[in-house]
Amino acid sequence: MKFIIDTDPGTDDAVAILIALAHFTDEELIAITTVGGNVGVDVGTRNALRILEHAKRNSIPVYKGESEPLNRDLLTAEWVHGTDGLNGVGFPEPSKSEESTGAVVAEFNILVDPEAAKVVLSSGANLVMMGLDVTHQAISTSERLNTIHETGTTTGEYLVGLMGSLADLEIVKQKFPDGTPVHDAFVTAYLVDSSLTTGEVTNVEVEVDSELTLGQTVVDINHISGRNKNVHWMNKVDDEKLFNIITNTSKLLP
Ligand SMILES: [Ca+2]
Repeated sequence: MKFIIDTDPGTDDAVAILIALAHFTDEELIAITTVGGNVGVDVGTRNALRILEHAKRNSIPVYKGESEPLNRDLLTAEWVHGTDGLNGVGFPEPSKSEESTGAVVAEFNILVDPEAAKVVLSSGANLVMMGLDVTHQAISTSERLNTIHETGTTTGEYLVGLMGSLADLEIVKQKFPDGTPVHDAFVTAYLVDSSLTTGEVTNVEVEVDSELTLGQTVVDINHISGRNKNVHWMNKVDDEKLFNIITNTSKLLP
């Protein structure tokens, strides 16, 4: 398998990239492309380079993508990820820069750029979607963070820092008193073990016109729309499996 990670790092993105670096070679993970999202694209691109530097994998090229959505203003989330995008977790300075050519195609977070999401949903590509209804089922409890910490690696420290900093946010604590979901980690963990999540193939569309429900994805869970089944929509996760993969990531990297 060869793949590219398109990302806006981002704390949960950092967990996702580390999982990929631990489990796949440079021949498999052939590039990282970035996009504005959690933070601006310049900060996010630098973070991708910092993560590669830590893993001693800066042979993997990073291509900087779009700084703005297709036809809206960028919404970022520094209040979640910190102004550095990694909540102060101490990844090293990069010794390498991004490639001189940019990334062309990128999928923004759906609310930030619903038009781009619509292009992806109607592309005819094989799509697997893991929305919040599945990512909210796997929580970084303190017991799980301790297990990761006990691996004793710097990567383990970073993983605990990335997930712990999210769990400490007041808004997260109110909704998830036991820890935080780790949304983006699902994607690369699924590449490691596709039995991680289960779901069904159905139609998914995104709202691009309504002010009230802009960016809302509409999943045809009853299969009554008659529309094209364009997405493998995941709705269940084996949460122990996810955290085992994250713990192994810590063991496999410096
Ligand atoms: Ca992301």
